[in-house]
Amino acid sequence: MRWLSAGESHGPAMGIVLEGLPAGLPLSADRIDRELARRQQGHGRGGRMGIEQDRVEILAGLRHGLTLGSPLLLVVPNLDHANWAEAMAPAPPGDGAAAGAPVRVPRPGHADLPGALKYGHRDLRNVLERASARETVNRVLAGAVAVQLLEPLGVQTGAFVTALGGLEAAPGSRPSLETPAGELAARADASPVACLDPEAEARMVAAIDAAREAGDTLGGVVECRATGLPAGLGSHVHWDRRLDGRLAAALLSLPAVKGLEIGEAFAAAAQGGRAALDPILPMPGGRVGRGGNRQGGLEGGMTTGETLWLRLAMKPLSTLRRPLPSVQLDSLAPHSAHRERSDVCALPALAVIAGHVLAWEAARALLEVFGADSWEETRRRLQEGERRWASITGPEPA
Ligand code: EPS
Repeated sequence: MRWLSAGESHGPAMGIVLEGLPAGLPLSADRIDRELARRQQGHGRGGRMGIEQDRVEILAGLRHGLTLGSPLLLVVPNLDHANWAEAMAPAPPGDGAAAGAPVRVPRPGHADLPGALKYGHRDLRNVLERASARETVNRVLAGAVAVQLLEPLGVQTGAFVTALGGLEAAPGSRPSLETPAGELAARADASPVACLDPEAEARMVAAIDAAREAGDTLGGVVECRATGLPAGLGSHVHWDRRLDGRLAAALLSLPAVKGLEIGEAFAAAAQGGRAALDPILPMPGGRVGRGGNRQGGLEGGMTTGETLWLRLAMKPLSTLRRPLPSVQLDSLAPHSAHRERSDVCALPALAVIAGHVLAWEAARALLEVFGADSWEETRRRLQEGERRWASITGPEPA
């Protein structure tokens, strides 16, 4: 299963082609729209979210609510494009059309400068439009399809904010790893900063307001979880089949995400193995269980069957109302960096987006093990797979 995306932030639309789904999977456009709306929430967003009302147009691959097995074509129009119709027109500017002044002062932390050097763009807008975090609409499109595949199988994903601008949620507010991840996501949605600690939430909201006042931006940390995953997704046999590496690639490629920690990786780096690892224990029902989940539900690049959990570090956004020093590329004179309307903090949106990226990677890994051409056959294989414990536990068959 794979997808390719396209779309510039102020261009006509965002969209993906998604290929490899089984045929006969029920998909709902309303459900995709609900997920897109969740991504638009959160304290700290700029004026753009007042303009957009993201809604999917399903243009191929679905008939009467069921997948055909052919590629899905999903498109979300950019409503703000109406305000950029000339500056972002696909066609060459006609006589007298306003092509827009070129952006010539790169922002520290953004793709502006390396992107211009790489592609030879003199107008930095040719870089920043595609580097925009509006791209995460496409991640949610793919994730919202994956969610509809996972949910009937009892697999849920979700994420919540644990720290914002240096303010941390109280450790006691962290839900147990047994909490279904969808429940976490619903609780995070009820908070303006996707935080499950009401006391920290109030301080985080105030910090965003203060940063807005100061012309600054804020990042933070989100914890992402997937519950209900069977053991054995991903593989130890080759580096590019390891699910830890695949999740890292998918999640670290999100705009402004600079760090990822699986389970208690950084704490474990300072501990002995006896403290850091999760003992294996006999359980009733012919299975074995674990005395803890510090490894984040991943061992040897495979799911263990425990809750998969990891944390992401998001840097403060690079578009500052009080910009950092930069250079005007025409004159090479010192100049404060390019300013344009942007968000103060997009961490609550990251919680929603990361849950969708996790859903996509989980669904992809699941179909690699259990997938078939039809949804019916995929479900049958999954039920059979549940019997795998019996093949490795108990005495050797006579
Ligand atoms: C973004 C800048 C802002 C954000 C945008 C990401 O857009 P604009 O410049 O139009 O105000 O709102 O995020 C989205 C549009 C979105 O849908 O998440 C940036 O520079 O990355």
